[in-house]
Amino acid sequence: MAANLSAAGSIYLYHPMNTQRKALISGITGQDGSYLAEQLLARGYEVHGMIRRSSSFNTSRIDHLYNNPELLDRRFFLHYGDLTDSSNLNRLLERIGPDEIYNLGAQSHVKVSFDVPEYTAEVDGIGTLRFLDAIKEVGLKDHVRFYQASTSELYGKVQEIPQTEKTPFYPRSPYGVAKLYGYWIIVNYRESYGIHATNGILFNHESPRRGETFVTRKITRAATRISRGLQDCLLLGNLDAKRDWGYAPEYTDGMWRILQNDEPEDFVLATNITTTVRDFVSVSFSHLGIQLEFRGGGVDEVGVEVSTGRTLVRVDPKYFRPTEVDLLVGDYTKARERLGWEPKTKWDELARIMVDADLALLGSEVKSTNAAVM
Ligand code: NAP
Ligand code: F7E
Repeated sequence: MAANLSAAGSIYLYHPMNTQRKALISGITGQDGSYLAEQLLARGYEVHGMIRRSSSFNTSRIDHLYNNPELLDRRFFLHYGDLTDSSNLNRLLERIGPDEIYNLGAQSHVKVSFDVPEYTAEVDGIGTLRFLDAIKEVGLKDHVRFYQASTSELYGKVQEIPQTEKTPFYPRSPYGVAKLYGYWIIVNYRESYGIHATNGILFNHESPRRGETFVTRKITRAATRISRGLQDCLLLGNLDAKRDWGYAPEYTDGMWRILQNDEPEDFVLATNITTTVRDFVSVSFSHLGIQLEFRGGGVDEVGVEVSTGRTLVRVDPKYFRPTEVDLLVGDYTKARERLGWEPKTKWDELARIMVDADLALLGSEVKSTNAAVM
């Protein structure tokens, strides 16, 4: 293996005597990347993360690892990189010689993908191909295991309820279509070149580290701010959308289990429970002692505080998507039977965990609207 690697002089050079497993994570600064990095470090891995150059700080979710002198540049390494840059991917693979690659990097916001469709395809679709080709190029194809962050958005306009590994895909956004390319290029490189490459088809998973423009975090953040008088109202789009929401750290554990399976196969990770955005709103406010009643319908629907008559939730059509995914609910039977993976946290407990975390963050916040939140 070492003969295939040419990064002479690099401190990351792969050596056959080195038995510590090495993982490379793209998207390490994201929600999932940060949990996965912690879990792999706890399992004794040497962890390498790809980060993007940014004009503002983008490492808040991994600063606790970066600032740990026991880890930094000993078992935890960060490298500049980008999924749009093939030469960079080749170089990283040559230098690191990873045993496992987790491709979590993506333009991951579905609504934003309608505004930047070409970029989304470049990163989420062709970016996956670039990674797979780099594996071939540097001679790692018989050694490395590759995890692809596939998504329930592939099911889109669902053809079956619940959705399994065998349900046909019908994506409904440029994001979903880009990920469809990623899904199939994984299957193709697995079948063509024998690469241990797998798709985790993960349904929505959330946490206190969820980006603030995704609906669950937008809700828990607004509910806590409203409860403390820092915000007047929460503006949302489609309240009827139904999602299968699980707890992110349990899903990153599932990613690792998928790669430990000797046969490269694709797996659904989900909770098998589906809930409306409206119900997630109600439970989040209720945890703060605010009981809401929803009145009216369509764009005129409002969420009213029962005890005061105040309108705390409104619909704003600017959050609607050109095409919507109405209902997702996943069947994780294969993951349970083959990987021993099961979700533990139900969506209402997840909402309470997120509300409690957002309450704890409130100290330094000042009053504002949520106008810029997608
Ligand atoms: P996230 O919080 O949005 O994180 C995305 C990560 O990708 C960030 O680290 C981001 O870097 C990085 N990234 C963006 N563009 C990149 C590029 N051009 N090159 C390299 N890295 C880039 O997403 P997440 O929720 O953790 O999701 C992780 C992965 O799972 C994504 O691929 C997502 O599409 C997929 N997924 C997520 C869910 C879910 O419910 N969370 C479900 C199914 C699949 P910056 O920090 O610099 O922006
Ligand atoms: O929307 C509705 C919205 O943006 C969920 C990504 O991680 O999971 C995520 O994609 C639902 C949609 O997540 C607002 O229309 C209503 O029906 O939180 P979201 P998503 O689109 O499901 C999948 C599995 C991924 O792979 C993606 O990477 O909520 N909704 N009102 C709203 N959504 C947002 N963002 N903002 C609203 O105001």
